[in-house]
Formats: sequence, structure tokens, C-alpha cells
Amino acid sequence: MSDLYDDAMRHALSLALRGEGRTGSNPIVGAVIIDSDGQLVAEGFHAGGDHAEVVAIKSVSSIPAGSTIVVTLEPCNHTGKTGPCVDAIIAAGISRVVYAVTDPNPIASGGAERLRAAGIEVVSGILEPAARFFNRAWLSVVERNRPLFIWKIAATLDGKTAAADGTSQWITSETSREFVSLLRRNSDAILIGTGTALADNPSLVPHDDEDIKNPLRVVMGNRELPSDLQIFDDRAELLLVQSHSFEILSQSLLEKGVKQVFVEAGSELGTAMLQAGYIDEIMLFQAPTILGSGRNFVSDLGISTLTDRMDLKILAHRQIGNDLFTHMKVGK
Ligand code: AOF
Ligand code: ZN
Repeated sequence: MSDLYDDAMRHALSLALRGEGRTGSNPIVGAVIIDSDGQLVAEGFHAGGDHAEVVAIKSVSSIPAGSTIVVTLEPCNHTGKTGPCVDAIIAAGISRVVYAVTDPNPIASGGAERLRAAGIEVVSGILEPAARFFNRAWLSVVERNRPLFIWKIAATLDGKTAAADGTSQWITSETSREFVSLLRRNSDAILIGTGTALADNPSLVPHDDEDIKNPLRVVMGNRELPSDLQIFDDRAELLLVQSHSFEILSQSLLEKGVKQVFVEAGSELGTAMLQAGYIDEIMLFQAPTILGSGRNFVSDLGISTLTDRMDLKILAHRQIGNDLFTHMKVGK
């Protein structure tokens, strides 16, 4: 039975991913309904409207007796933007609920208890580590009251992000840059410093699809910005954080419902965030090319002896085009 649940949960996780960048301050959630023979009955994911369980239940006219719903997050027990999922599950006559992560959100928790009280069998913790990873940005907000900050770096083999004369376009291959565009689309916000805004004049708008909201553009720092910069156009929302306080940055982002921030900072802002403990992960695109001199992606962190070094843990790595992509977690 547990293999069956694992397979259905893997399916539910892949569905959940389709909601990335579309759920605002809500988690990404996938749900799969299977009958007593393990055959797929319905599926759904949260895309900002109905919760995943309700999407799956509503997608079919009837659910066979003895069915199981496999969902990546404990079904909610509260009335928020929508009614409690536990009620929808009970009303649908579902016999068993299998979920991965217990809901730590105090207003929505208690779903498992209510389901059990209604005579429904509940199994929890299936593929929990993977499901926690998928929802790590939302969990960061609920459990730490802080968005997840992912620093993207495009550098040479020797860690340079620009040559000595300032030229930097392009260090990584087109395939890597297309992948970065996808990562931007799936983020709630994209962060740069005023230095990068002035030097590169980026638009920070990953797509022109009117049906899908672009990420919030965030520019941090105290430098004056001319009003003809691309970030001031009306293609996406802009948040200016005229401060050097990451606490203020974090609170302003939470107020905007941001869970996951794609940090496209240069070395000044990136180093300051890293030093202050505000970088959670690094996505490094490393081109097999050498400059020798130029701008380093990171500057002095105040580390003078090896035992004080900042260690990272590799989460994933692969070749993309002619570059090496490494996804790392800061700390062990
Ligand atoms: C979701 N999607 O598929 C599930 C969620 O503001 P509300 O009413 O949409 O409620 C959000 C809370 O509901 C959320 O923080 C989480 O605790 C719970 N479950 N949320 O957005 C879903 N299943
Ligand atoms: Zn719900």
C-alpha cells in the first residue's frame, strides 16, 4: 500500500509544482484521488483559487466509495478565502486521507483531527521531506516569519561576474539564461540593489503573458534612481526599499504576500545579505571560462581564517548548455 501512496504522492507533488508563482502568499498544493484499486479518479492543484483538494473533488461528477485522497499538505480546517477542505472531503464520501506535511499554519491546522473524528482514516508523513522542500518558501514564512531568499549568480570558473572593464554580457550560455527566465517566472519577487538598477537598467519582467501576474520587482538601496529606468515602467509592480535594513526588506515583502525572492544582486548587496544571514540558497550558473581579473561575485565577508569559512550544502547540480548549474543551501 505504501508504494501506491508514494506513487500517488509523487504525482500530487508534480501537480503542486504547476502552481508555482501563482499562489501568492499561499502554499503550493497538489491532490490526487485514487479508487480502492489504486486507479486515478481525479487530480487538482492550487493555482490561487480553490484549494487543491476542492479542485480535485469538483473535477468529477462522482467519487467511488472507498476512495483515497492523497494530498501534499494536511487538508485545512478553516474558512478563509474558501470553505474548509475537510468538510468537502467528508461531503464527498472519501474514506481515507493521505498527506505529506502537517499544516503548521495555526489558523488552518487541526484538519487530521477533524477527519478522524468523522471516521476517516488518516495517514500522514508520506514523502514528507520532498513535500517540505517543495513548499520550503511558504514554510519559511509560516515557521520563520521571513521569505526564502535565493541568490542567483552567473559567474566564470574563477567567480567573476564582470571583466575588469565592466563588460558582463554574456558570461553564461543562452540555455542557462532561458532557464533563469523560468526561475524568475516562478518567483514571487525579484530583488536587485540600486547599484545594479543603475549599472544594468534591467526590466525584471520575465514574461508578457497578460493572464499570469509578473513577479514583484524589488529594488533596495539609498541611491537616487532616474525615472526613465525600465523598472519604473508599468509592466509589473515595483517596490522600492530605501533602506539597508534586511528586517525592513523582509517585513515589506511579507506585507506584499511574498514567499520566495529571486535575488539577482551584484556583489555589494549579495555580500551584505550573505553576511547578515539573509541568503538561504544559492543558484550558481558557472561558465567554463576564465577572466583572472574583474569583479568577484562576493567580496570581503570578514573571514580571515579557514575555520570561519561559510560552508554550503549541494542540493542539486547538472550541466545546462555549456555551463554548470549548482543549487546550494547556505549552512549545513
Ligand atoms: C491553499 N491551497 O490547496 C491548501 C491550503 O487563505 P485561504 O483560505 O486560501 O487558506 C490558506 C491556508 O489553507 C494555507 O495557509 C494552508 O494552511 C491551508 N491549505 N491552502 O492555499 C491549498 N490545501
Ligand atoms: Zn483547504
